Amino acid sequence: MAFLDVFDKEIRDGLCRAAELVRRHRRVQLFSHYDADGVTSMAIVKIALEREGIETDYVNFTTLTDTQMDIVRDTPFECMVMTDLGTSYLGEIEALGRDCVVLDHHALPPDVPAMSRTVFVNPWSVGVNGSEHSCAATVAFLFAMAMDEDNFDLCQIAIAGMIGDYQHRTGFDQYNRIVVDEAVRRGHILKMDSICPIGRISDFFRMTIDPYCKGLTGNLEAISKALEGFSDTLEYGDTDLAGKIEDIVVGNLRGNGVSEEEISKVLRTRYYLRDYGVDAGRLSEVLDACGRNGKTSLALEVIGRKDLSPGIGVFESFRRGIVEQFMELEDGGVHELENIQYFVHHTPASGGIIGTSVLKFFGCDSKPVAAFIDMGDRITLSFRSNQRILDMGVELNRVLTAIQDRHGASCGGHPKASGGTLVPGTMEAFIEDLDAEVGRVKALHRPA
Ligand SMILES: [Mn+2]
Repeated sequence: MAFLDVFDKEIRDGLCRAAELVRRHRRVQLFSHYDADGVTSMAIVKIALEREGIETDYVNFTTLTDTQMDIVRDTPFECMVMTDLGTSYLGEIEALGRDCVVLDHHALPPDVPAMSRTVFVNPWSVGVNGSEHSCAATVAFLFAMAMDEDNFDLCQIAIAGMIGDYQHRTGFDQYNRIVVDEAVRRGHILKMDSICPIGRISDFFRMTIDPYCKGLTGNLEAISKALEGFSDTLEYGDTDLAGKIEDIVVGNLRGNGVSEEEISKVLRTRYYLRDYGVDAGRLSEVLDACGRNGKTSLALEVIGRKDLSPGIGVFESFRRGIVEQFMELEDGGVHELENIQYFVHHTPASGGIIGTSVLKFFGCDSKPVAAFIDMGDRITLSFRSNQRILDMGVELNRVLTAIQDRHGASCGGHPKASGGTLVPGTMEAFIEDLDAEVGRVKALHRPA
């Protein structure tokens, strides 16, 4: 029985047509997203093609809009494979008149156009939830298997993509689970329950932001005190030491007032990659940092050499910047109002990440967190909440759009994660209004 046999027929057929299509070409252009899932899905396709002597070139985008489509249109290659992108541009891609393969997991448009030169493979089209149970790296891995069953070792790259898209959070299921279970069965991946990845324990505490251990993360003195008498290396299979580290983390989180529900989510299964000698979560973080910092070539070097060293510097400095901001917030940097909490930070693009962790790990999970950053000509805002706050009737995007006009702001997003841009000098009034509006919505929602 072939590995792909257990997958939906429509997906299998698509993958086989995709493999046939690319085999007609000597050179293939790759386009992908710039995060962990984008980089891993692209790397899997790249390796699978190169193993068959097909040359590739690649470009990574932060997003796919008309601007990036112009670049796609200008590529001289007759064949292209798009990973982690493309679902929203199928009509335009088909209109290029080239041989295209789109391997994606983003939500389908209301009408998927008829296509003759584009092969489109997306788990949503067979009812598999692409946000939770199959990321682009999963689809790319299945494509590699359609090319050649000997590509199974690439499952180790795929799992780094799944973790990068947080699809491990609720436990792997459906397509992801089929891939991971088989990878464990064949010995490519070793599973172990542990909060700390296999490797240096002090490295984990220096850099952990999920969970963020207030008073411990990044604090070298506190770390060496907490780890007194321990070996600094967690080996695969040492469940005794893993349990002791778990006790330290859980004790820290309870001491900081973190909810038991949140604590239960930080207890996790670790996946150790045999060929790489590292934890899949750490590989994912390193690739993500390289990709987001425009260093895809380093990410590909990490993957190709099966060694983190080329990318570890980028990851460490990126992460250190975030950890330093958290540490600043520990000393009274988070301001709590009646209905919201807020802080002002200074690294672009990190507000959402920090806001989410503040909500989980700083002891107050009942008030949404607003993160502001002063960019000079404008102020950007990331606004984050959780299910508990949503259950109080507070939808962040609606709250923001309700008050934006009064401040000349421009906001949007989703119920639990939204954001916007403010005019300089309006932050104080905006915060006051935001706090009042969240209070108003909560009062309306409360049963009389
Ligand atoms: Mn993705």
